[in-house]
This record gives sequence, C-alpha cells and structure tokens, in this order.
Amino acid sequence: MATATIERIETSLVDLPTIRPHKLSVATMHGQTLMLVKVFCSDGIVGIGEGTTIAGMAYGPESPESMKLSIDTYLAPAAIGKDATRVQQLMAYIGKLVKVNSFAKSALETALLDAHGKRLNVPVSELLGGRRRERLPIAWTLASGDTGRDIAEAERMLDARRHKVFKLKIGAKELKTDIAHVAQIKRELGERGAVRVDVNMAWSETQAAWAIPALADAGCELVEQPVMSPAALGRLMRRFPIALMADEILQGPESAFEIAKHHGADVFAIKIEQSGGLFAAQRVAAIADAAGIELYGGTMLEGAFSTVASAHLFASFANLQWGTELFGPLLITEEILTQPLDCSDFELTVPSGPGLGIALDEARVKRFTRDGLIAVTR
Ligand code: MUC
Ligand code: MG
Repeated sequence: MATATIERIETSLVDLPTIRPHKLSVATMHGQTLMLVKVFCSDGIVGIGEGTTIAGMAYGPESPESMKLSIDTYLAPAAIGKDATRVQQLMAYIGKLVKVNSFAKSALETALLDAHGKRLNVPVSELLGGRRRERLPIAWTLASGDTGRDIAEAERMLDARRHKVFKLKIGAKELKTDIAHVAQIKRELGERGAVRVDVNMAWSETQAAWAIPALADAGCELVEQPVMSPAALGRLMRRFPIALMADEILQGPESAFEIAKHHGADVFAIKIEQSGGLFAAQRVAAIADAAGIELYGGTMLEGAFSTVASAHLFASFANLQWGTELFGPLLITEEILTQPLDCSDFELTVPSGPGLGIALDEARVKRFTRDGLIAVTR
C-alpha cells in the first residue's frame, strides 16, 4: 500500500450564478456557492471535494462559510500529518473531535477519496465497492415560480433528451394554487414526462392530508418531505397509497435507522452531504435496503465535484428504484471542469478516470472565487 501523509488543506468559496432563479418553499436562489476543499498529499497527489447548501442557511444548519470555517479551524489541523491512505480511519478520528458538521465532513471525505483513487489509479466507485451501473437517470427540478415557464422548460428538456422526470417545488403558495400548478404541468406533459413534488416540509399534517390525494389525482407519482415531523410522515404514509419520500429528516445513519424501524417513508432521498459523507450515505442505503425502503439519489444542488462524488456512490448502490436528481451543475451558468460531464439521453455518465475522474478549470474558477466571507450573490 502506498504511503502518503496530508501536508496541506486549502478551502475557497466560489460564487456562481444560476441559469434562472430557483424557487423553493424555503427560499429563492439566485446563485450557488461552492465551498471547494483541496487536500495536498506528500506523494504530490491533490484531491478535491465540495460542499454546498441551499440558499445559505435557509435549508439547514450549515452554510458554505461555516463549512470553510470548520475545515480551516478544526478539520484541517486534525488531518494534517495523518495518513492520507486511511480515509475511513481518518474520518472516524475527525468524527470524535468534531460533532455534526456533516456537510464539511462530506467535502473533506470527498477530497480524500478523490486523492486516494488517483493514488491507486481507480475511480472512487471502486473504493466504495465497485459500480453496478455506468449511467444514472437524472431528474430535473422545475422551480421558476411560473407554471407556463416551467412547462416551456420541461418541453426544452424533453426535446433535448436531457430529462423526462420532473420534480416540482411547491409549498410556498396556497394549496389549491400548488395543486393546479402540478395538474397543469402533468396534463401538458402526459406520458412523456413523470411529475413529482418536493414540499420541503412546508405543510402541516392536515394540509398534507388534504393535498396528497389531490396530487395523486393530478398524476403526481412521488411526494417528497411534505411535512417536517417524522411521525407525521409515517402516519401519512399509512393513509395514502402514493409514494412518500424522506429528505430533510434523513440526517445520517442513526436517523435512517429510526425512520426505518417504523417504516416511516416509502423512499429515502440519499444525499452525501446530509448523510455526513459517502461512507455514511452508504450505510443509509444499507438500512433502507434492509427495511425494504426504496432509494433515490438526491442533491444539495451541488456543483460538479459533489455531484460526481454522489454519482460514484449511487452507481454502487444495489437498488436505485427512483433514479437520481444529479442535475446541480446544469443549474449553474459556468462550466468549472476542463471536460464537461456527459448528460445525454436522460442520463449522466459516471466518469471512469482515477479518483472522481474530473479536473477543475482553475483559471475559470479563479474569476468567481470570493475574496473574504461575504457572498456577492446567492
Ligand atoms: C431538495 O430539497 O431536495 C434538490 C433538488 C432541488 O431543486 O432542490 C434540492 C433540494
Ligand atoms: Mg428535497
């Protein structure tokens, strides 16, 4: 086994515009900030990882700025001088020193896996047990805030053969307005496009109980995180036949186990950052499989690095019944890779080179790198 120690860790914040405002029940995004982490090893290998959130702190407790701070102040000093080839051991050690901070840990673990894959000349998927598929179906989120614009966008995606599964962000408007929006989009798309919704916890249990049958009647096939409470989600699951998916309540293996114990969701949206890293996300998937819960590859609207890390992991899953939504890089106006990802025929190709199998376009990213901690756009 090659030996290498961690010599230096650098973090940066990269502010990138989105192709249009992205409207969720919790916030409207006008841009995305990538927190990039580079791990420099004594064998000359550099690994890159990434952390993102959704609209700063509107979605969860971490932000790109907090990730940078926790890595610079706590994770990096703990990692420097340690064996770069023992990724799980190092992450377990860091886990003892730093509680939670799941997104920051996921970014660092991604960088370590990228470096180790490059060292061993294998893709990250091989470090995770080996891939079972080379390509992953990718859904697209319609979230312009306007029904007509969403329909036109969906038509463009279908024509380009980029996406045929659409997730609609609802929960910010009146229930009846949201249902009419979903129904109109599904009516226009017919059998050409599948329609799902994500409420991002905006509804009460009574609101959800009213809306879920109406969504099913409108042709919606999956309802993601309609309510905040895990107990309420479990109760709704038992009342309605339509598939209900857990997202925000899934915060790593322990929470997955609690939900699975009571079979509190039909589907888990697995996200590497929310899980606390790729290995933790792998454990979440194992819990779901054991409990008969189906799987979906989720996103934190990540840029290329975290998207590709997720793709390596999802490619290794035994089950991926609901496909993925790894479209994050396509929501951003700027290409940050030297070689763009292949998204074609409704699928993303999992890169096959060593590590993550992608390279950062340093010159391009430099233009968008923040000088200090205050975001210009979000
Ligand atoms: C979420 O809540 O799932 C995923 C797709 C999207 O548009 O927002 C994210 C977050
Ligand atoms: Mg969600």
